[in-house]
Amino acid sequence: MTTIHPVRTFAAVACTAALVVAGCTKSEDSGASDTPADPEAGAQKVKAAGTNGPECTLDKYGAEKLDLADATVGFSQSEKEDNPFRIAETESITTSAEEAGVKDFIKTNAQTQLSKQISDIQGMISQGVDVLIVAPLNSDGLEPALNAAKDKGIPVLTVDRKLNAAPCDDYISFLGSDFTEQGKRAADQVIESTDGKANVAILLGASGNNVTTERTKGFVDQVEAEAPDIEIVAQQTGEFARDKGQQVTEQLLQSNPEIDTIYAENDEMGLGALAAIRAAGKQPGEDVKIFSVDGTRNAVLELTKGTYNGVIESNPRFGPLAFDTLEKFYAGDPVTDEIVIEDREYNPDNAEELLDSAY
Ligand code: GZL
Repeated sequence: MTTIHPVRTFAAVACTAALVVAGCTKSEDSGASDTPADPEAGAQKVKAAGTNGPECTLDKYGAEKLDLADATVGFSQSEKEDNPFRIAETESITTSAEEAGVKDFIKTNAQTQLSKQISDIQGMISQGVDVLIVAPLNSDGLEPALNAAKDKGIPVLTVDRKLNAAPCDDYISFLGSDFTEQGKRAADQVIESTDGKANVAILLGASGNNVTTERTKGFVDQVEAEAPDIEIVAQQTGEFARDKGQQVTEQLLQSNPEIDTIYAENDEMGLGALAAIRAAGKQPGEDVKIFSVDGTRNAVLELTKGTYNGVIESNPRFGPLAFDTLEKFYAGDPVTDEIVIEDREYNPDNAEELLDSAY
């Protein structure tokens, strides 16, 4: 558990090769670009149709008014920060907490373990947080933590993955992407790049969360609807991890030599698949094409080299939107129970130009 007593001069520093600043760590992969990311280039935008639905207010939720300047805010991160998505997400929330001028900010990381996320949240509650921002690991299982927060009258704002829980009761609102649309858009990239003829292996994300189920459904439904000559020959989980993605791809390429396309449900698995394709003596991006979701700099860089074929963004920079939503909520204004963000799309033609918006 990390407690940061904000110092006014704290500022997010874009990651560069020379600088590894606490909370801003250059991605592990040696391939990451050394040019600093432009944080503004990657800012999140709310979808025009993304804020409809039932509204939640302070009164309806049963919470007390609060000035964030007097608040201790807690952030519960779900997965290990060896994935640039997680690094960027935590950095965004941390930077926005500082910019919001909160009294105290506490952040925890559950290391991809549900039991630890429960104890992390319970620990922050006992430390006296006034409000919690939670990136749930799974759609179910957080009830002990959510109930502990509710018992203490501590509102919870969820970002990233959606809980099977009651909006404006168990949590204020869900901020996140449209994962079904991401899967559909990845399918469209595959269809266009292969002229609608391919043998696809899907590297599934971890089980138990809506991101995996929706990125799979979006992709499979679009392929079935639009591309009768695309065969999905295998679906296996790579747990959203690079090493597992590589291991599973190695096995699949041996058992299904006809595979010529990989759809990885996140970039880390896609980059693992790239290593496996090379190890099999095949040319990534040509003999076997690779498409994935996230928009990390490492994957977009491979796109610029022709060793990758498409990336759909899943923007993790929830900080500004999360604190804007909390400001509105505590001012007594209504917030909708779901706030969906827009995501970019990277392809061989725009990767160089859009690299700055990758993370
Ligand atoms: C999406 C997030 C996913 C990322 C993966 O909001 O939950 O989890 O796409 C991460 O990189 O593992």
